[in-house]
Amino acid sequence: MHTMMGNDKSTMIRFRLQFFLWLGLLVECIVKGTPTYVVVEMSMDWHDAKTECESRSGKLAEIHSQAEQNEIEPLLPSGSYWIGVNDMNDEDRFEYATGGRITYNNWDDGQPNNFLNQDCVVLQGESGSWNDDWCNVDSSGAVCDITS
Ligand SMILES: [Ca+2]
Ligand SMILES: [Ca+2]
Repeated sequence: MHTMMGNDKSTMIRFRLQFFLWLGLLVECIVKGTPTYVVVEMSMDWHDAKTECESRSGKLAEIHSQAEQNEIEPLLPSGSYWIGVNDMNDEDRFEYATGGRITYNNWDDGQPNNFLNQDCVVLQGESGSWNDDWCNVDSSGAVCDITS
């Protein structure tokens, strides 16, 4: 009797898991093609953040316009979140991680200040404003763009 109940229970759980898997696939199909930003709350430096987004078949978010900035801001918890912008190659020439000079910015007052050589950009959760920070220091997480 106990065994039977156990089996029923695990069948039910398997069924539910399958259901959510299919639901996930369905949602993925529907949102395909539209920008999909995901905030990953995980303490990591810029390089790990880049790897994390890539492991989700995406990339660090590269903000090109006020519209994209507006889309991300409401998703941000408090803290600092890496985006795909840096001036590693050429000081004070900020570029997207996948190439090209930035076409938009939302720098906080007094930023970027390159304080003790800051080269990677975070979005600040409270305001959505940008700040350059040290690439090898852990932030609160990252904003990934997993647009297919
Ligand atoms: Ca810099
Ligand atoms: Ca700074």
